[in-house]
Amino acid sequence: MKIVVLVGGVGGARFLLGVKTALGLPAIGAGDSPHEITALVNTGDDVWMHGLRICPDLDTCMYTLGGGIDPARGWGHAGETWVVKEELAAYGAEPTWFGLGDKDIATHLIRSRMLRAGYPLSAVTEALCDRWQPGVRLLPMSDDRVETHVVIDDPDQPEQQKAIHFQEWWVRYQASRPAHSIVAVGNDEAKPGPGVLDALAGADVVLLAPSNPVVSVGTTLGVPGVREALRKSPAKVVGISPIIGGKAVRGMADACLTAIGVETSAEAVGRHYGARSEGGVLDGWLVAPEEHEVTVPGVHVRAVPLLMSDVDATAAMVREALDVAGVSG
Ligand code: GDP
Ligand code: FO1
Ligand code: CA
Repeated sequence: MKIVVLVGGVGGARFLLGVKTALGLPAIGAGDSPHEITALVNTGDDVWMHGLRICPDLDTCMYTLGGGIDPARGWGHAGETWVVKEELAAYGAEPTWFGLGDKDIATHLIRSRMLRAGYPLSAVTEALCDRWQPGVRLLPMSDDRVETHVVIDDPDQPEQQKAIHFQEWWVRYQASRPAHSIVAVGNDEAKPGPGVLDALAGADVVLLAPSNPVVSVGTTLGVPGVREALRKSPAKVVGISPIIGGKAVRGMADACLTAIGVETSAEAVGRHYGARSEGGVLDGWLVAPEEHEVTVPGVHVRAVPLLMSDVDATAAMVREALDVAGVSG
């Protein structure tokens, strides 16, 4: 079976652990399997800092699936040290609000060197995955530079607005500054990465991980051609709600949904994605048991436990999604 999953970082990576388990693969690392899992990974969070290219969602997926993630933080390396960060701070080198760990920096050094030598991000990712063996094909949504920005009130100039990088809004301000709009700069001109459209065309099932609907899945769907390829795919498309009981399970997805005028509820997010039969992207939508009243016109809604408390619980959720799609692991 060929499964394609649209993912962001922490939520997407944890979901992929469950996809692997549901298909009989080891959660961590690679293994023999007749199945093929392809993840289309958001790259709108990517940023240049200190001359290094940082790809948070790609790295979170790679480290999580390869067994190197820091489990408490959900991003970056386990057993990290912070000597370089402290030295940079001693020089007063901005930004000081973003934590690059020493081990993580090795990844960014290799990536940046390869990008400067002319390799596309997809090739760089493949090279980095040679080491981590994530057991999932990690495809950047695009090789082109796309960077999500958030428009906020300018703290220095009354009545003025300014756009800041998504990382500054998310990490420095913890999404506390109200967002007037969220714009994936570069998305309009971006091309889908190599393999992205073919994966969608050849899939047996497509899953939308319970990732951030705006700045993770939404950004990937915003790459010209991706939404259309997904809508045309012969595969059924099933999404999993990241919203349970009117709240994002972790993180600040509610601030992103508010910025695009979507209520923070499983129903509103399902309706935002919309039915494939009505111009949207979904055939099925998994919501948590307490949301059994949810309706999304044209979409098969099923209520099942959606907490990714451990890999087995996540695998059970994936099996439900495959069942809604009419395929089985
Ligand atoms: P990020 O890129 O690191 O922000 O991660 P993603 O975009 O992949 O996923 C973030 C989303 O995952 C958040 O909006 C959470 O609501 C959602 N999430 C995290 N843990 C769970 C969980 O256990 N169950 C569900 N259904 N959603 C979750
Ligand atoms: N998140 C933080 O909250 N603080 C950090 O200092 C931070 C550093 C960081 C470095 C590399 C990386 O791959 C991810 C990092 N993240 C950090 C997580 C990440 O920037 C965000 O949570 C996302 O981009 C949202 O998905
Ligand atoms: Ca992300």
